[in-house]
Amino acid sequence: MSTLTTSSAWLSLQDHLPVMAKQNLRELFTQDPNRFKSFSLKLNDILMDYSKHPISQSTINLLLELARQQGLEEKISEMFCGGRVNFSEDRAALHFALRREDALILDGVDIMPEIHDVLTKMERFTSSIRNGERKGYSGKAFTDIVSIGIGGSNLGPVMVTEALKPYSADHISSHFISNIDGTQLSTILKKLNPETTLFIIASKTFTTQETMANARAARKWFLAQGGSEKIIADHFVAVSTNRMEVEKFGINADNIFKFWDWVGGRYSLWSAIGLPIALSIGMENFYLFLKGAREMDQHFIAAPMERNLPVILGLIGIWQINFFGNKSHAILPYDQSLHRFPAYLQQLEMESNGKRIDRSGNEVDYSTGAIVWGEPGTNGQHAFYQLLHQGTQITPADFLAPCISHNPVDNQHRLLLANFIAQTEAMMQGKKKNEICEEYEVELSEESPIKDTFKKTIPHKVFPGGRPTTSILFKKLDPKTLGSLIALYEHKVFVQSVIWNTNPFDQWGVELGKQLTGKVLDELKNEMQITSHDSSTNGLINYFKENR
Ligand code: G6Q
Repeated sequence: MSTLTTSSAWLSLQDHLPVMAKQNLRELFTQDPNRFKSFSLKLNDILMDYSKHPISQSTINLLLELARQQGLEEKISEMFCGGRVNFSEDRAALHFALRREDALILDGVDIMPEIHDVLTKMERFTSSIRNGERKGYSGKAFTDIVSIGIGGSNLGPVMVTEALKPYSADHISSHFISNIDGTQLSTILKKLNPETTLFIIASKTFTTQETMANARAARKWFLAQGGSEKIIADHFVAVSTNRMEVEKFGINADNIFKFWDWVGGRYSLWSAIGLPIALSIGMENFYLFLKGAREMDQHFIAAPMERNLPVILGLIGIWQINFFGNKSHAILPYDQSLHRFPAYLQQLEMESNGKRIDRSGNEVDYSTGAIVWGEPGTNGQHAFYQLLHQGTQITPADFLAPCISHNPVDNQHRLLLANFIAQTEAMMQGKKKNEICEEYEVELSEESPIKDTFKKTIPHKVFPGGRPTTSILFKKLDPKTLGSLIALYEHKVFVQSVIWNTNPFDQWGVELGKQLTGKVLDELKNEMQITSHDSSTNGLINYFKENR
């Protein structure tokens, strides 16, 4: 048994579980008219309502006790002071420094001037592209930015560029290529004019197989369309920590935007990895985006734990995953601009907290990260909400929506929010048999010709209710608010990792597949029958070879 699951705070929560498990969420609201007030928090324009979870004040107190026992406050300070919190790679995790203003000393050196230098370089570059001062080889202004990168070097920039479309420049289009499948690259490039296309190769390591293959293919396309090696310098820029590899690729030193080892891929959108975002929304908006995140950092550091949004969001997740055993978590943004937000959070949460070894190197005996997935509302309502309402497993969900739309078509935003609110209410309240009978009094009356058939449908019409949701409402999806929301989830992930005693900043789990790909790739180069693997793997390789 681990120290966590035998600890007094954990055991107290376990004792408390049956008390809450038998409580009906609907009744908790009836008993306490102030429940919303007691279990909701605000930071600036962001409201977080977690009252629709099976919690009481005792639950929160016990969860806070668990956080204290696991040293959460000390761990937060350690991270913000530059401690080596990425312990399996013996590194600090300083993504917050990318949006910080005051000095931060790492190994005796203030790292902030370097960060601000890169921001200044981004600012100059961004404005020269956006105002047309910097031109392509034929003297025309750039109209299209193609960013090539994958994972952490792609998901954040895509998500934010999409989310902040209302702030984007009309004369510049953003495109993203991540997949090794040539379909994405071909589809995008065939629409573009090389004279007005700028490529950003975004890769921390500059060795990632997919990114390098796509970058080489883009360079080949550029040269085949009339570009020359000499003018690659005008059309290709790189964001990387690996200057040597970038220069080998043929990118000019002036066109390299650096970042640092202490930023993990999935935490890197605040660095020059965010260059596509800055090119789309302009540097002023990018600074507001950083400001929003900074405000969440300051709140995370300073607010008391019981009023601290990331702390509470993280602890509610712990309650659901470890005590109620709910291991799937839905992210449901009621804002079409946030359509890539679930995918972004999927990486942030699953790569960070998909761990099974604790800081002492022992295998854990409790669940860690949930499976995170989702789609924007209202689309999901017509697809998978059936399972959320009436399925056998309970999936806690985060609902997110702005109060003001950037695209207020007739009364559609009101309609959207009515759906958001109604869904969370329906999940909590459910619908009982007697309520159905009352609603369908006529159909069920003695005189009704359909009475018997109707009766049979009643069990199918019952909604059990008690399905937990967190609602996050904010005023408007602007750069600052989006910055705060992303930082909220970054810190939520950190809170949970502290409870679980795991490292949220490494990702060793992606290595084995990469290694085996190299071996399989060699075997795919000829037509020989393969027998060196298990029968399934051999069978798949040989089938592919026979049919390619
Ligand atoms: C993120 C991961 C991973 C990484 C990609 C791309 O935290 O480390 O998603 O971002 O594998 O890596 P490069 O930026 O090095 O190409």
